[in-house]
Amino acid sequence: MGKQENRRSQSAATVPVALTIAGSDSSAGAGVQADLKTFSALGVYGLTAVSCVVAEIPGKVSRIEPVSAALVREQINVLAETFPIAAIKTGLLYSREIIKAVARAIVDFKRDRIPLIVDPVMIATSGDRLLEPPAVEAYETELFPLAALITPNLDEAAWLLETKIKDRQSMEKAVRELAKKYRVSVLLKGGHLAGSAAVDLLFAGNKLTEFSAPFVRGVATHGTGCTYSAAITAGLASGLSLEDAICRAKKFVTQSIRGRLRWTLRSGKALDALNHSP
Ligand code: PXL
Repeated sequence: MGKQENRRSQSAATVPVALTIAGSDSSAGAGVQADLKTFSALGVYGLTAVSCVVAEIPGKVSRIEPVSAALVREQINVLAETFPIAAIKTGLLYSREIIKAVARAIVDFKRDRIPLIVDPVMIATSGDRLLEPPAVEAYETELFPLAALITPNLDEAAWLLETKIKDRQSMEKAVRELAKKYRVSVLLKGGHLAGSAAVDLLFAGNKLTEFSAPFVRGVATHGTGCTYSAAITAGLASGLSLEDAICRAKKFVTQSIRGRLRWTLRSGKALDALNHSP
């Protein structure tokens, strides 16, 4: 091997690899597209297993169709047999069948205890339902038990606990209840609560930790959840502790919102998107 080739293969070997199992967002602010851009920005090589294809623009889901469960599983299998995957995240998984196939595939190759981040995507920021209702139970029984961290937002947490979360106090109660109910570390994202700060609560190892950032107002937030969990996954793939990975990911999301991209359309309306290379 020549000197140059040798150097190249050495630097390639140091790039961590992460896998996202999620849906495709045609507008590229959320889903596997957001995950890949986030992985790249944080120095991680991203792999994808696509679960469904969503035809959408920010604020409007037009059509959504699943990939077959067998094809989702095969994407994971071929990648797991080949790449040194250091962390995995799941995003939108669409149906009970797909969640089960993903859980089985992960059980098959998690021999090395690769951390799994489960972002239980149920509803888009636009309010459109993205997950079939019977799939919630599959999350609870099949996927949460395999996770190192789950990252629900307030709506998802409220759905899982069949309760309402309307302030900081009920948020704290909810994060503890979720961790106890599913025996897993939980990052409850409070971004949707009105206030001057976007506060998230982590309950892990019987310890509560708060992550706070200034709330950026009047800005499209399509894809922030995907970006956040992808950034956490990138951190874990790079060897950061869970707390450090969350802390860095929170900063990354805030920067992506602050540095948002904007196009002025012919109608005069402005179209905003997250900036994944802030
Ligand atoms: O932001 C939630 C989300 C996740 N994944 C995909 C999506 C969306 C939102 O629309 O399309 C693929």
